[in-house]
Amino acid sequence: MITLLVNVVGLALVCLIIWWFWINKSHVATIKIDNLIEIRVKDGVYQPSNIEAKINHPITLRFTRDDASPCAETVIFQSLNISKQLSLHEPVDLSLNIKKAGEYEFTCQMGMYRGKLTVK
Ligand SMILES: [Cu+2]
Repeated sequence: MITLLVNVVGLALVCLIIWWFWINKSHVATIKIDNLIEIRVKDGVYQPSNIEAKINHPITLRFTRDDASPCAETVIFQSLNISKQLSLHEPVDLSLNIKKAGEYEFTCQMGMYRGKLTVK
């Protein structure tokens, strides 16, 4: 009986964690940008992490890294073949003009920090 209870509680916890980290995150507000957006890199997240921009439109993502962990040092847009070094507490601009609609993920080297640029 105790075993069953432990299993049920454990399963509920696993579901909660999955919901919190994966499903819940997809509901993070999307910020629409016209030209410039400041993105803070801190405490394991990009903030904001859900960004929407227009197709064929020049935009600048200004990353400021306030996280000393070496993992936060590089931001990578894998599908665009872009990687950018972020020095501590110094804004780094990344200018883009994306010609193809889609979702472009950006991450740190190990994929722990995650963000998404949606182009439509
Ligand atoms: Cu990382």
